Amino acid sequence: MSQRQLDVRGSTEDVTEALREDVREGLSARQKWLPSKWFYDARGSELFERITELPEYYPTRSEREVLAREAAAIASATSARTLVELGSGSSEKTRLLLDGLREHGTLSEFVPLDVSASALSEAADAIAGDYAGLVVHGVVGDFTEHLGLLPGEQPRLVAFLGGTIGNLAPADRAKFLRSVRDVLSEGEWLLLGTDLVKDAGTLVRAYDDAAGVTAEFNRNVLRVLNTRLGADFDPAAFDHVSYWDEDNEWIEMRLRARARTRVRIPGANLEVTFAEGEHVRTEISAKFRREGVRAELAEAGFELSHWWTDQQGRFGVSLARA
Ligand code: AVJ
Repeated sequence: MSQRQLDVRGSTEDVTEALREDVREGLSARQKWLPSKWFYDARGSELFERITELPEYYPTRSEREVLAREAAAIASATSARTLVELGSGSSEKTRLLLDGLREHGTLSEFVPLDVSASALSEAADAIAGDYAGLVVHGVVGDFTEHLGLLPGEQPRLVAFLGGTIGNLAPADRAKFLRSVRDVLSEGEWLLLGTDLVKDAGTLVRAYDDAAGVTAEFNRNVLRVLNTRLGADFDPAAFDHVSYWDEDNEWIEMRLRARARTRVRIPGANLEVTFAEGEHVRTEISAKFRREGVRAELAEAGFELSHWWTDQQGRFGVSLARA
């Protein structure tokens, strides 16, 4: 039997209040924007799962290739007793790491941290069922705010995969990496997945697939505002845009109003007008280079210990020591 525990940091009211504040700030800005974390309600999470299987969306497969190849090396470099995973903890990638650590003989605890209580408890159940003797201690929370004290025996390995760090603006990224470093002791570990800079066509297509799944994922944020704040967005009135910003080296997803539109958002006490062709930025997904990752890690107090990429050099995985 495995031990199970679920801690909740922050409440539903906190979440709605945070959404309200983000919407008020982002949609009254001159250049409208919304934080990408609001994509992920049940439908958004399901759409993202479908994205990971699209032929154009290579990051998931590239990262999996690295983890499958290097799981044993990660386990022997870290001898981690606890795997902490920021973001979804149900994936095949998590299992590659757990398997590596179990075979190495050091694994005792798994700590998945996710904003979605339902996704988290499902993931925790599935892992606990398959890994006899593993302590599974889930934490419901937002990794940019609720890192708090991390449970688990040391040394811990904090995995932040998928390239999700690219969704944070550079200043937020620095703050986040520093907050991870602050909850770790010297000699503990961070495993970080970063999508890499490559030709613009490949990048743009990864965020604008032929089947239109990413477009629906993008529009889902408007549905979230409709559901949670009583807004009256017509998602079909917005075009999906995938834009490569060459100066910042990030992909921007945008929603562009096809015609002049007025939207009421009672839950945020807000009315917003979109001019024809005006867009709201819904996501940045930064792309990295090895030297940049090393420098950002160093700035936060981590030393880059290993750097791996997939065969095609599309995606980078860093192992860094606190
Ligand atoms: C899960 C945040 C890493 O930025 O590539 C996929 C989300 N957005 N397609 C990414 C996403 C559009 C994804 N992350």
